[in-house]
Amino acid sequence: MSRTLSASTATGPVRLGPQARAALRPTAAPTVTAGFWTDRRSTNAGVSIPQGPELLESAGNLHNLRLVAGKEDGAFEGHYPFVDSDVYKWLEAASWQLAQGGAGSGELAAEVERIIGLVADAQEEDGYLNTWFQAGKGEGRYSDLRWGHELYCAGHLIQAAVAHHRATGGEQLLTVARRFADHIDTVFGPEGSGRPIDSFDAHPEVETALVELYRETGEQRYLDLAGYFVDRHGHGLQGGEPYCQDRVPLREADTVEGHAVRQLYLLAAAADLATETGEEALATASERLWHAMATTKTHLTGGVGAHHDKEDFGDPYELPNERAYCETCAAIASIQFSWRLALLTGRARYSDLIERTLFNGFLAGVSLDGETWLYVNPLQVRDGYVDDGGDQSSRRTRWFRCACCPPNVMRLLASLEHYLSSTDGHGLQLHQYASGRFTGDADGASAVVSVNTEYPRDGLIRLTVEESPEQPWTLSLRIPEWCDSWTLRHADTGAPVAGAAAGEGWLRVERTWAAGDELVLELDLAPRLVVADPRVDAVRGCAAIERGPLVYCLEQVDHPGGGLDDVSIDPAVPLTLKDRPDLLGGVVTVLAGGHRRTPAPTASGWWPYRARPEASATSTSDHTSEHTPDGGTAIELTAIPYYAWANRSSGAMRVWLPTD
Ligand code: FUB
Ligand code: ZN
Repeated sequence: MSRTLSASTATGPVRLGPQARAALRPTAAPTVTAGFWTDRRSTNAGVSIPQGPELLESAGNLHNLRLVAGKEDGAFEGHYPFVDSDVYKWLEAASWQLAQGGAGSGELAAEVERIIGLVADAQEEDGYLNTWFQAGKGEGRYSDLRWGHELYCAGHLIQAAVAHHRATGGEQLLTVARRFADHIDTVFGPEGSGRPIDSFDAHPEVETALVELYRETGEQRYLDLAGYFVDRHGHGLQGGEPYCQDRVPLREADTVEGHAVRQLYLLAAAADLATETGEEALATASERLWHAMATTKTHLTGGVGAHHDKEDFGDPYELPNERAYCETCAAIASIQFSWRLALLTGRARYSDLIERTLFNGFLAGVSLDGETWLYVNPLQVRDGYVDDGGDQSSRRTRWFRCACCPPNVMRLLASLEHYLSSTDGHGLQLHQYASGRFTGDADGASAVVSVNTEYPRDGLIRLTVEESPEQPWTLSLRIPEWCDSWTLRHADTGAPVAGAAAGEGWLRVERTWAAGDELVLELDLAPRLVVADPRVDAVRGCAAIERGPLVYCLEQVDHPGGGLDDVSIDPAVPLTLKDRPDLLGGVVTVLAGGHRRTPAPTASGWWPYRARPEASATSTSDHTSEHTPDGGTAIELTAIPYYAWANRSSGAMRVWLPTD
């Protein structure tokens, strides 16, 4: 049930305002100290983020800022009107990183200050800031709200400024962002308001950012402006196009549609607004649309956006493999939307999807060394794949012409601890399992729990109460949707914890805790085969391997002697595990039985289609032949976690495997 919680002071992307009606709120100062995510975050902090300024320099983003500030000559560089957003996303990532402190933060802080200076210098007197239009590209300010991305860029600027302010207390970027927000507030507004433009940016982003600016500053105007923009979608102001999130008003929509990132940033804002205003209709619509997405338009990896064309969601159950788009930014947007719904409703399912997306569709977007990226995240790369070298290639790239994804990954990894825990005012909820220290609010006192775990390498999660008030409070542990078997025991005696109540994805233990209490949650990580709803035609007759939250895939390099197009899996052969500390930064591989099929001959020998053999079969023996493997060689399949693919030689990859 929603209720008013005291305003949060979390140093993360989402804080709740004083009037927010939410089941949960982010915890203050969670930390992640060791384990899986620490390794990935160290690479983000030590490699990816430090490379940002150099990459932004060579791509021309920083030049553009100097150009419009009159500090450098030349022409605008870059292909898109939203190149400024790459700078802002990097600033946001670097700010969250500064909040962690640690080695190198002095140099990083200096780089951040330098780049904030460039941004401030580029701003117009009236607060406007977009180097594309300032440099004379396009037809002028707000002339192209369908594609101009001015408010999209403003949104990323605002989010960076809020991050910088929360992380460092620094005011300079926040001042720049507020000046731009104030300018926007004078230009956009409902008919009759006296403001010249009654419309919205067809790429949402400013909406959720404005809600956060309201939360940071307490200025009601920003919340109202966010609400205005959300409400103007769906009335034909942008041609009624799904691409522009304009076909139908959000409150009336029954599925997610159009450009996936645009849709999900808009929905993140809707969930934010529902949280701040308490509006039931918006909350209901947000949950309804999330449900439509999760049940019919989400790949096994948590990736969304089936179409390369228009980066679009596609139809229900239209979830292709080799042509899956699954933009890394869309995975991030899905996580952002889900987290806001998790806070609003307290339902575990939103964090289930966050977990799946984090470990798979999101994490595959960055290489293990933090240097190269995937923009699209297909579930299959075929034998003979030809790389066109473009942004939507299935090979990792150092940077993109449209570089939206890399700094988006950086900012999520740098703020990841924010998405792991929450408080409901009567304890602590652990949504994701990572080693660290998490603090809940127990009726005004601190309830602190440390977590030690190698998850998802193994399923043991050790929980130690570090601080506890004398009165009872509730520790809530999410039991993932994929987990059929788990135990919760006292660490010292091994006895099951009495009074643990499981339901709706949460395992809740309410009791009087004492510092030093230790529990062990064990999630069964036995590998499993999964199949899809039969309506997902692309994978009918196939199975995929999962272990815990990890989706697995085959890579060509582990299967010499042929490609992967002819490989199938034998579900009768039990899956086994092999720990490979030497491989891909240390992974547990899953071994399976399979076949490399010999393609069935066709009458002509050249045409790849033939009459379905059993169509003319009449005898029982003919019928059973349908179920026997179609020859070929028995082989052992080695599956690796999907997040680690494309880190060795190029070659085929597949998640879904035909069953014999
Ligand atoms: O339009 C800005 C960004 O570029 C979008 O969010 C991505 O999908 C890519 O199209
Ligand atoms: Zn992107």
